[in-house]
Amino acid sequence: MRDKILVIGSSGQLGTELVQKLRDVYGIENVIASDTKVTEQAKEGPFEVIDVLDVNGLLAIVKRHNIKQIYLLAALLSATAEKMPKIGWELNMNGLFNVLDLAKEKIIEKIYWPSSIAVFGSNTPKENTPQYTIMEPSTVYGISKLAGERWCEYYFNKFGVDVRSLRYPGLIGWKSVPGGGTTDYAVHIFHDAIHKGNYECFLSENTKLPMMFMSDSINATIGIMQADVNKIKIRSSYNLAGFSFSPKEISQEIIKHIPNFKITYKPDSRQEIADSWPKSIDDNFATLHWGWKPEYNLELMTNEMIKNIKK
Ligand code: AKB
Repeated sequence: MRDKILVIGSSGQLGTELVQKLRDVYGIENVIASDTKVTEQAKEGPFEVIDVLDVNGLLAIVKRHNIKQIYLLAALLSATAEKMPKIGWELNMNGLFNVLDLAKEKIIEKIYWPSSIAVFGSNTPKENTPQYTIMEPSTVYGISKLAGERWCEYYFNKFGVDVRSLRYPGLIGWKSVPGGGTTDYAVHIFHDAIHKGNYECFLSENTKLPMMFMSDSINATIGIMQADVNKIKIRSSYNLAGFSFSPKEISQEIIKHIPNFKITYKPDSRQEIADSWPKSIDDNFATLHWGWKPEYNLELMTNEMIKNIKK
C-alpha cells in the first residue's frame, strides 16, 4: 500500500499545482489536500479543513487517514509577515514544530518543508550566493525560515526525523496567483500585460531576483522527496535556482509577445525586502547530491505563461 500524503496549506500558489502533480504520481485517493477553509480543491479529491496550529485537530486527521508524509506549505510570506510579525512568527514556527513533533513521535515518517532565499540578508554575497555563507535575514519571514532550517537540522540530528527542504526563489506559474510575497510581481505582470496591456511594478526596474517556473519547482520538490535517503546530505535546506531577471528584463521578454505592453515603476515597501535578497543562487549541492536540474529559462517560462494565461 502507498504512503498517504497530507499537503497542509494546499490551496495556495504552490499547493494548487503540487497537489495535482502528487495525485498524478501517487493516485488521487492517496493525497489529502488541506487548508484553513474549504476551497475549490475539495471538488478534486480528498480534502480536510486543518489549522496547523491546532495540534489535536492535526493529529486526529493524520490518524484518520493514516498519513505517513506531510508537505507543510502553510506560511505567511515576506510582505504579509512584515505587516503581521507576531502572527507570521507564530504560524511559520509553531506550524513547523507541530509537524516535526509528529515525526519525532514516529506517527509520520517524512516531511517536506519549504525554506526561501529570504534566509539571506544584505551582508550575504549577492551573486551566485553559496549554500554556506553569511545569513542575516532582515525580514520576519526570513528570520522564521532561517530558524526553521536550524530546527529541521536539529530534529534530524537529535531524533532522526526525515525532513527535507528547499530554499525556493520566486515561483512563477499560471494556474494560480501568489499572495503576500515580494516576488509576486513576476506573476501579476503577465495577467496585467494580457488583460490590460500595462503593469505598474512595485519594484524598481533593475531589481534582479532569483526566480523559477512552477513546473521546475514541483519537479524539485517531488525530486528531493523521492531521492534515496543517503543522497540527502543537507538537512537544513538546499539552495535552489532557476534563472534571474529584473522587472525591466521580464518586460522586454513580454514585449516580444505583446509589442504594445508598457511597464511603469512605483516601488513600495517591498523594494527594501527585495534589496536585501540575493540576485542569483549557486545550487550546486542540489545538483551534486540528488541530481537537480531546471528545464526553464526566462524565454521558455514567458512563452508558457503567455500561452496559458491567454487560453
Ligand atoms: C516571497 O516573495 O516572499 C516568496 C519567497 C521568495 O519566499 N516568494
